[in-house]
Amino acid sequence: TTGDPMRVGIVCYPSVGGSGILASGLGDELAARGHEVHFVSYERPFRLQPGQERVYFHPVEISNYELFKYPDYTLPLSVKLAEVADTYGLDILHAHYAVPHATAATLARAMLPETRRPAVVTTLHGTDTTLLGRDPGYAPAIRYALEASDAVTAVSDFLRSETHRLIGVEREIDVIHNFFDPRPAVRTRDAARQELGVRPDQKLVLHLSNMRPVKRIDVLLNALAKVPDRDRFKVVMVAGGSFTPYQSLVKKLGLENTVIVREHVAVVEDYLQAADVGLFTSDSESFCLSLLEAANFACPSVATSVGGIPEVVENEKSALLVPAANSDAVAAALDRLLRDDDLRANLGRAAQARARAMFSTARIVPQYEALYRRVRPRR
Ligand code: GMT
Repeated sequence: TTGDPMRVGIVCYPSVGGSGILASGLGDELAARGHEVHFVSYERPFRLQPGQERVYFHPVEISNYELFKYPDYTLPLSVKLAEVADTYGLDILHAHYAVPHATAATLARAMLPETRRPAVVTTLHGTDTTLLGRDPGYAPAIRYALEASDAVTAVSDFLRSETHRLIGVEREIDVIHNFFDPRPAVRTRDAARQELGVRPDQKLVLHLSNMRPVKRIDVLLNALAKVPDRDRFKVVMVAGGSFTPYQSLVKKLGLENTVIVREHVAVVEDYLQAADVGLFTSDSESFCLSLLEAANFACPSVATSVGGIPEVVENEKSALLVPAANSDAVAAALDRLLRDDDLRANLGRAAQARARAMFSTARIVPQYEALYRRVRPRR
């Protein structure tokens, strides 16, 4: 634990998704290091450890007024943030994902008397820049919230330069890469494989995401259909969103005996430890936390060489990277990895070593602490 504890408010999306997972992990870890952490969101973040000392959750309650055509979240969120910051004397308000969290945080700060104001830190996770940053209906509000934050971080070098390019902010942006702290699996590797119906002579390929269009599940499935000798492996799609829109393509491609879908998975570690290969086919990815999750379990991946992915793994050293939107290239790389036991073992070991050296809790969390200390108000 640290000798100089701070009071930190964290506002994040509570549901399945990289930004919420990262924010929950950061909060848990800050609390373990002696800081007091206050989460504010519309639900308790799903990956937050129960019963942790020094971790508090404050729900935002929304009244549904019939006079509004669209329900508003930003204003009640900002009021709750101001209330929590004032009541607990927060040093830092850390917004994960710019929209609408950074806006609500800067508004909350403005509502408080100067002597009670926390510093606002905004962490950009990806689509807040790459998708919404291109939208003229959002960009000026995002730009304002970033300029008004006391510090802004991005989860990769790629995302930092995209933010400068797309949003036109000139201020300094710190890169603090993501980290992932695996929890112990609940079942054994064999039990997880048995539940999926994977035979001992078969390999297990894993994809883990929210299944949004950017993940290019169509490319992934088309690639699977092009891999020869499909009885060699099965593919588990661990879905943080709904897989239903892709079921017809699974049928059309005749992949019913290859693809297994698991939605609402509580312990992803059970499947991560059971997998032989990770498969990620996104068109864009600011970091790809799932790739890091697989790497932590020494599971080598085939991934598209887009966005921040080449910062997480290196082609031919700790993963096989392929061009985006190219199912032939995905199929060839997957086939190569399934065939070559040594290659799998070597890439997997290298990915794990890199994950532990560069993206560990011990390396990343102190970077956030140092940033907090740099900007926190001197009272
Ligand atoms: O990937 C998503 O659609 C979810 C999104 C989120 O906000 O949770 O993920 C973004 O943040 C993650 C955590 O920093 C990154 O690992 C993902 O790469 C990033 N997604 C995209 O850039 C598409």
